[in-house]
Amino acid sequence: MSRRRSSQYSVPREVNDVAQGSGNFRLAPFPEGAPRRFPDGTDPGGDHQLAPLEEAALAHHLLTLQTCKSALPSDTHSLTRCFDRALRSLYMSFQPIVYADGAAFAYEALLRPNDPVLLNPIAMLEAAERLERIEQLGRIIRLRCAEAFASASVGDALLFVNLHAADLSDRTLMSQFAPLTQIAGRVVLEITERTSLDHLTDIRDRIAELRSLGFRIAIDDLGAGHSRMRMLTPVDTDFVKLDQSLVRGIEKNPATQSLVRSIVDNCHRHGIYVIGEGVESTTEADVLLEIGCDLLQGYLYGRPTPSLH
Ligand code: G
Ligand code: MN
Repeated sequence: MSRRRSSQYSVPREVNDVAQGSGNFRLAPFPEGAPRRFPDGTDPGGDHQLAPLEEAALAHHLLTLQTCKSALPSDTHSLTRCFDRALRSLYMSFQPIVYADGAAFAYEALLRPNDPVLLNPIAMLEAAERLERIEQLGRIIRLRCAEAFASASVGDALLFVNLHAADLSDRTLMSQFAPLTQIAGRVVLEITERTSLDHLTDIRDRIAELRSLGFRIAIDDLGAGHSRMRMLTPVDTDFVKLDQSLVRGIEKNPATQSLVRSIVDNCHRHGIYVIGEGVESTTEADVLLEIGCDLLQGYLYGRPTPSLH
């Protein structure tokens, strides 16, 4: 991976499948240390094992993804009680995003409810949406992230924080006094491609405001909805995260390889770093790196763990 600086890049206007970003990228150089290839099958070092409770919770999370909708209490009173309880017990897990050699470039903060009814992040977010309390949840998540990062010794590593579309309408996100804003220069805000941002007509202004506070931006889950691929990024973006569906078994799928290659080429032309998400095997990692993917994330390199290290 070559080290790229923002000033080298401007957005060619003729590219119409990448939205008309300003091209004013403000990527800091990556932390020192030339990336080395991740040695096949070897552990990149560090404690990447899950605590037993966390592992069980994650397995449960995956199992219940399909059914969580029907598992939520239907009456508002019960749902409110569950949500209040879940808010008090939720915690954040952190998963490394690594260079080709397995060294941590950043950590993604992942919401982990610890509640007998709201079992997984999807259920928690759905409850928050139904109760119109997404903003409250987002504020707690961002506070927890800021607290965890303040007490962690992670060197130059950055922190990736997921945003819900509704968070972009929350003025506290933009507040210069908000806890996360205090470390904005170390934070990348992830905006998912899964949900529509169409209703946010002033999203570019919001993003510009976040950038002016020092945050960097990532488009999450790119490729989750292929129909929207032509809008590769509707906002100024520093990172693009390939959806797991593009990564899973990529070595067996030439069509996905060429799609990912064109995404990577496009992103690199615009100074955008590409992160492969959900990497579980060394073969997936090898193909992604050969294609030019800059950074990797997935169980192969580390499961989410409650401690940030
Ligand atoms: O939408 P987003 O990309 O933020 O979601 C990340 C989710 O993917 C987390 O819940 C995390 O636990 C999960 N995840 C991370 N790495 C892997 C992986 O290698 N395989 C699978 N199946 N899931 C993963
Ligand atoms: Mn994410």
